[in-house]
Amino acid sequence: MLKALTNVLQESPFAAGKKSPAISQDFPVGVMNFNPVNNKVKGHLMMNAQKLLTIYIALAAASIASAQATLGSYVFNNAQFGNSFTDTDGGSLANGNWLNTVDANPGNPGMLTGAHFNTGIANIGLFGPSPTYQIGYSTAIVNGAGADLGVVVARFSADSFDFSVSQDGTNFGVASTITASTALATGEIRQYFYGGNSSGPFGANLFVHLIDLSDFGVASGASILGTRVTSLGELDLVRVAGMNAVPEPSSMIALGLGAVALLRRKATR
Ligand SMILES: [Ca+2]
Ligand SMILES: [Ca+2]
Repeated sequence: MLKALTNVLQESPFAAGKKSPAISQDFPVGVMNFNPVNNKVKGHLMMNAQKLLTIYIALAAASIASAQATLGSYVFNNAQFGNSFTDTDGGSLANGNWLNTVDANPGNPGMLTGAHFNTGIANIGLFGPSPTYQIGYSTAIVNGAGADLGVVVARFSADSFDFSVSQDGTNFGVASTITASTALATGEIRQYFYGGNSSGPFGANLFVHLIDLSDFGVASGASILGTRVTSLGELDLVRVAGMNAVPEPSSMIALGLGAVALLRRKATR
């Protein structure tokens, strides 16, 4: 894409260091409108404008795609996958039970953050006192219409978990139990290596629990900066990520279309 853009810019009469043909020796002022070569310049201008617009729209579409991660039909906002996590056991369970699509401990915060579903922690409530996992978000998750975030779990087992949220990132509301029956199949499978077992990788179906912040005492339009998950069983936690829509750069595309219309009018006048 960058190469294509560079090529167009180099071809463009507006490219830096390139003298515009309109004021070069080939086109004396005053006969431009009737100069057949001038029409070639117009055509050149239009071609480049259209090329630029095509690239512009492709870049805009790519920027939306790169700002979202999908899991089956579920769409997550890449900016809302969390930036930090703390666990109440200081990482002792996580460091022995990490999940990763490559055979390496993803570490903290990589186990539960990052805009993908390739890492996680298995059996978060199985061994000893159940740790609580707290995830912090630099980009607040807003309570909009319907579901606002998803808790993604890998189904080696089916367990409920307790979930709570924080609007200031420090103080958490009352936890609610999310039952295993609310897990929705995403249709996606990942092959995870597991820190607790040297064999593998193991195929796991991924499920998502959709969370509406209205169910956790968050007003419509208000937002959260933290989430907490704890489980008494064998829950395999992959992500707790926001699903706020990524704004479409439609105004930017409109601007680009306007510029091309202007060029077209100038070129055909
Ligand atoms: Ca909501
Ligand atoms: Ca499990």
